[in-house]
Amino acid sequence: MTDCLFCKIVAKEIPATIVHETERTLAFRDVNPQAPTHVLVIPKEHHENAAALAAADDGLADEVLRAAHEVAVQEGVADSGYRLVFNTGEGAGQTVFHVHGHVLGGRGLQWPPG
Ligand code: D5M
Repeated sequence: MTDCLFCKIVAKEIPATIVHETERTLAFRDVNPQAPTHVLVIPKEHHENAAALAAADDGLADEVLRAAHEVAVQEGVADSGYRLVFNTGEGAGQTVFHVHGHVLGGRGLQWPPG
């Protein structure tokens, strides 16, 4: 999609600090980190949100989940615990409409989230 910020990161038209990459996924540091580890994991293919990604039903959602866990291991937060968040829809705080999982860790995380 031409006017999508994260598609532009995939295309390397916009810089990002990439920490993990597979053939179909990309992970990069969030520009506005909310925890010591705050990485966004996306499919390279454009899907608007988690529901659209799940509906694609071609194994890509599994690959995004696997990549998120690999990021957590790589960042050293897998054992202490991390949060994987997919804000889905404006009402939930989604601001970029290319599905992304937030991998958050490295500090205590409150529940319920705000
Ligand atoms: O999360 C969207 C997230 O995307 C938010 O935490 C900021 C982050 N963001 C926005 N622009 C960039 C760039 N250019 N690089 C890295 N991270 C970025 P949401 O769940 O949609 O609110």
